Amino acid sequence: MKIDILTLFPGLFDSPFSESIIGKAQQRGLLKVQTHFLRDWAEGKHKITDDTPYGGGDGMVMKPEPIGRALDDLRVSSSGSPVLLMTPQGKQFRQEDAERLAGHDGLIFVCGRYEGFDERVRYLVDEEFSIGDYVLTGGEPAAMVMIDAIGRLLPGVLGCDTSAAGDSFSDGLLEYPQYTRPEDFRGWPVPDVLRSGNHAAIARWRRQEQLRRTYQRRPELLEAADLDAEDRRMLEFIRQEAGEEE
Ligand code: JQB
Repeated sequence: MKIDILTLFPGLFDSPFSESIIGKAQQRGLLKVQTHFLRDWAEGKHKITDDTPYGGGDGMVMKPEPIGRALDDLRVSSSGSPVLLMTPQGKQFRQEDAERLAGHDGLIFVCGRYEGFDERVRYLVDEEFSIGDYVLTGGEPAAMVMIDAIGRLLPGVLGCDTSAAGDSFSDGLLEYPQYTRPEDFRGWPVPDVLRSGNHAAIARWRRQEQLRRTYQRRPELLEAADLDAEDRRMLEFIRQEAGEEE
């Protein structure tokens, strides 16, 4: 996959993408990330990319022309890649978006700064994404988050093919608790069942803990989760257990 990033701060991406698994994926040729300096498409001696808002108000807004010219060029050099705008007004980025976007040969990320974009920038892009309901100083950290989530889904990027399949959200539930050595850490033991060698009992316990955690922490996920009769029976038990404590 080829990823193009349009930004006023290309240097921000250097260390995240050289140190991480995404960096290794680049070395192995599975992924190519290329940053593009938006000021290269700005005009005049000062190469200005922002301006004051019509109608007044505080702060500055990204001008549309430099972004327009940059995307005219990038749509040629990376033809077929959808253009994604990072913005707090975008639709919330989810695992299902990561899975869908991982199927493209290329993606073009547009990162802004200041107080956002001239409204007409939206007419130039294919999709608008936000990573969550908080305000960042710019789109760069959001693009890094999306590229990390998408990159790890590309074939061969993770060590083992099955590691992405067992993730939180891959079946709509939170993950089960994990333990490693030591057997006792500060008086907190590893659950006996995990040391029993009984693989059927371990699988049952893990599923029950997945359901319990999701019920306790993210109950809204249970509505969309794909549950069989055994899951529903366990969930009924978990609900009763919780009800009896009140
Ligand atoms: C400028 C951004 C995010 C891009 C995502 C997320 O947009 C603004 N509006 C008001 C004040 C400040 C800004 C800053 N800003 C470009 C830009 C914020 C993305 C952003 C984002 N994706 N939070 N913030 N989840």
